[in-house]
Amino acid sequence: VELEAFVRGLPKAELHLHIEGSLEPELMFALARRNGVALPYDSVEAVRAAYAFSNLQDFLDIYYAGAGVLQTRQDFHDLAMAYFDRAAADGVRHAEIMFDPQTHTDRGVPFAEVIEGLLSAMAEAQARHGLSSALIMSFLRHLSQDAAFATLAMAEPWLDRIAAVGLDSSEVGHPPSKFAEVFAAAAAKGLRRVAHAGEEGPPAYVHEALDLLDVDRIDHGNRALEDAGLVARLVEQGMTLTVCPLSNHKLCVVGDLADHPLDRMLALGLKATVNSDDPAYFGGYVADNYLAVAKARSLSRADLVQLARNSFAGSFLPTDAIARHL
Ligand code: ES4
Ligand code: ZN
Repeated sequence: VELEAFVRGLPKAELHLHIEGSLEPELMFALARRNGVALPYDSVEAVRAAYAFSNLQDFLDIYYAGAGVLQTRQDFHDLAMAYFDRAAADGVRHAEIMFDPQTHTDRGVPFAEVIEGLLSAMAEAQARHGLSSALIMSFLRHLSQDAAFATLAMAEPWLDRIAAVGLDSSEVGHPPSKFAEVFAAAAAKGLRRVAHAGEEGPPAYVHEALDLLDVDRIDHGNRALEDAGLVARLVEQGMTLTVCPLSNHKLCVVGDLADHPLDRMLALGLKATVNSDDPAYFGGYVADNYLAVAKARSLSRADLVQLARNSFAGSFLPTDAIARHL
């Protein structure tokens, strides 16, 4: 079997996907027209040309601006449905999708419009593709912990539909410790916890995510490799890392995909997974991520199977459902 067919045919879970980061330029233009929003670009090609980033903040500035076209529950439904259709074609059987409520509520879009649009697409993905999904509500770490508490309060009527809270946006200068109390409050409400850590931030931020946020997964975690004691701790705990190869390359977390540490992570015994992060901005969906890193690092079929198994094992599916996927 050709590598591409093998990768697409491999049943997998996607655990690190920002739904706002799946907004393709074509849909951005369609929604801008539908909502009467002006865009600072005059073509889809001009938008794509703007996607040359030298770090996380370069990307975030463009990503938050693009999200401005999302206004109604139909917009969020259409956004998520486009993602689920592409994910299903990539062999994704289960997706845990992050959304950033503050990016929308701070522009006056009601929380209900955001989440109801996502939930209706999730139901349609289950019906159309047999693709199960879960929601991760992420707090923007460049904003205050009080703002995160306000977001958690807004989510109260939907808490039974939200699997976990997450922590994303500008990492350096906004350590996990800033959000210790709101993560404890989320845990007390029965929510799981994930956090971006060690993408641009130091290994100390990964230690903090474990110690102070009691996370179930680390998003990225690349810089944990700089700290042998931390690696031992992550291996010992069986902690899942949601690694995003094309993202790492586009945001210059790794200089060249040929230097990506994914296979080193597996060799160390880390529970690494492969994910797309912001596929519309980073040049590919999850199968493209598997393929790119498989080619760049000469991964074996056994490595690819291990990565896919890690994705189900590290998911928030109930244990009986995980067992059915493994
Ligand atoms: C993100 Cl790649 C990445 N890192 C941190 N926050 C984010 N939000 C969306 N994509
Ligand atoms: Zn991310």
